[in-house]
Amino acid sequence: MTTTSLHQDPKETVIVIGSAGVGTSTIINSHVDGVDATELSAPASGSDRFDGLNVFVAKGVEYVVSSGISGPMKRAHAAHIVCDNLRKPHGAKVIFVVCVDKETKKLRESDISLTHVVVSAFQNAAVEFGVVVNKVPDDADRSALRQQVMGTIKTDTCHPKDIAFCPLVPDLAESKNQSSPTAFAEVADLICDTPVAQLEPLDDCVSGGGAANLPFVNVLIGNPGSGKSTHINAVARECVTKAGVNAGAGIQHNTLLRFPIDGVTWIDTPGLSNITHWTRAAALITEALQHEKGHYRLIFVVTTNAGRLLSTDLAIMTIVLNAIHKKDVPYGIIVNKLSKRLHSLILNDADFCNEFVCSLNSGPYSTKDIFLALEVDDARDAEDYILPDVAMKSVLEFINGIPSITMQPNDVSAISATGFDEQESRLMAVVDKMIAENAKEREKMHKMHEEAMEQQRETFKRLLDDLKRQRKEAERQLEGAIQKADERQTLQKQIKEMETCKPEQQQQQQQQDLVKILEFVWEKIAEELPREQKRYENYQRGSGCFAGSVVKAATLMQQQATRGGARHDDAAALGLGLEAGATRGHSRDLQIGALPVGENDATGNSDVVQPDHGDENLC
Ligand SMILES: Nc1nc2c(ncn2[C@@H]2O[C@H](COP(=O)(O)OP(=O)(O)OP(=O)(O)O)[C@@H](O)[C@H]2O)c(=O)[nH]1
Ligand SMILES: [Mg+2]
Repeated sequence: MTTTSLHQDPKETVIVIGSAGVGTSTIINSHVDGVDATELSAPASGSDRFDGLNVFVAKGVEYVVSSGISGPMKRAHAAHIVCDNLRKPHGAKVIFVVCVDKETKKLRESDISLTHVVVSAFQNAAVEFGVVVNKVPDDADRSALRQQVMGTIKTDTCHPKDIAFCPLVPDLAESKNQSSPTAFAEVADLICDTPVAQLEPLDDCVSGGGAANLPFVNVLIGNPGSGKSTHINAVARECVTKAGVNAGAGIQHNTLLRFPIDGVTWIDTPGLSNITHWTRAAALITEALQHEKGHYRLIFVVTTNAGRLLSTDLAIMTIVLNAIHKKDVPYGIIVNKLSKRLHSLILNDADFCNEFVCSLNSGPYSTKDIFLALEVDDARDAEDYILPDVAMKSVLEFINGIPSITMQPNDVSAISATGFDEQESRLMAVVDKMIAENAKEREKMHKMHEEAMEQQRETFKRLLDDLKRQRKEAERQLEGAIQKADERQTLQKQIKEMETCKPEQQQQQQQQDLVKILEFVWEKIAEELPREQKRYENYQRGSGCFAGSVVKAATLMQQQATRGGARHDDAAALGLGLEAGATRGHSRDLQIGALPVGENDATGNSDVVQPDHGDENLC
């Protein structure tokens, strides 16, 4: 199979877009099976070369392969290529090639960024596209990858129709023609199932073939010293055009400078404001816009003075846009060298921001593409200063996001320098009027706001009073509930006590205790009796203390009663009370009875309480 000429009318167009190293060319080479990689002139896999486009026709299908894309400029370029193809009469199928990061097993960030740039260039058009996920390792989670594709590569109106997974083939890089039909088997189905998408043609001059091959031209226009050259140098990452301070008409007032950077031509134009040179400057800007048919982006670089825009900046925009005979010419504005204070005021004060944006759009044209560039301290009054990467990147992203317009020389008439000052004063009058109207409007809004706030305050107060009332009532109810709960608890306690303490049981227990005590006492008396008998005999003989034994018995009984729970009056009930003993016997016998039970007497009897020496003496 061989490639066919581009001039044969293809049945359909398939546009394939992939970042550097993603494998775009390898996949397409395999897909068109038999067509040699060199014939296709597609760059080999892994190359970070971006040659623009590889266009060929195979089996009646036109393939537009844009591979090796890296960096913001190339992504924007790729987005233009896709849009141009979608504006063809028969539209095109869009296939993104992304690949899996070996480490994370997720899609590579650079691939996702490319799809975002391209998809957002479709703006509000509904486009369904196909996604080839290449280099999928065996152990990668395909459903997670599918989710990532479906969830990240989309806008409100554009989304993937389907996905083809291609496995990671380790030895593919070494193979001669880098084609592997088995590895890329799903690609054919994907291409087949992807619907043809179409965008509205921009205008007559770009419809039809060839728009994709037009050059991309970014033109920077602005007052002398606004920072045009500094921005071009930033994009080039080197000093390609002289930048610095100049007291006259500007550094570059006599020439038009073109710089091809990453496939895009950047044009540095001279400042328009200086009266001595504006005729020359106007002619040079006309020349820049009429130079060739291409995709143009117009970037106006303006500055501020104490927060106010310069009338000349506004006049330049109107004069240049007046010269282009096309509808809705897109353009962007870089507001350069903004102080931190002004920058934050615009971003944070809605009124100020509104007024600022309205002033920028006070002429007959307007744009939403406005970039607020913070003043870079080191760049102030510097010569050939290269802006830091971070500043350059954000500006570049902004410029890439400005829609381009396809123009040919006769779309632009000579920019007129005459009437510049009338234009300027007319615009300033418009701005002044607008500012005055804005102030009135603000006053009105302020009043309305105050009224609304007052109403809100009253409503809040009412609500607060209601809440306070409700809270008091709730507290009162809570207190009542707590009191009831306490009462209930006390009642429950009392019931429990009544339940556990039954008088009959208690009485029975006491009687049992009493019987035990009596048994014990009689036992003791029986033990004591022979001895007492002896004592009695002694007593009969003149010294004795029968009463002492009675007191002992009473004491023992009292001790037992204390142990067994019987009360003192139980002993009294027996007629053996201490008092009785004490009354009948001797007071000294009482003290003897208080000795602890278990102390051994001289005879070794541990249960018998023995009299002390006094008693011994007594007995
Ligand atoms: N502080 C600050 N200075 C800047 C910035 N951008 C540019 N400048 C300085 O402004 C001066 C003029 O910048 P240029 O880039 O030469 O301006 P120009 O628009 O090309 O001027 P002409 O060629 O004369 O029309 C230089 O000294 C720059 O260093 C910025 O963001 N911050
Ligand atoms: Mg310059």
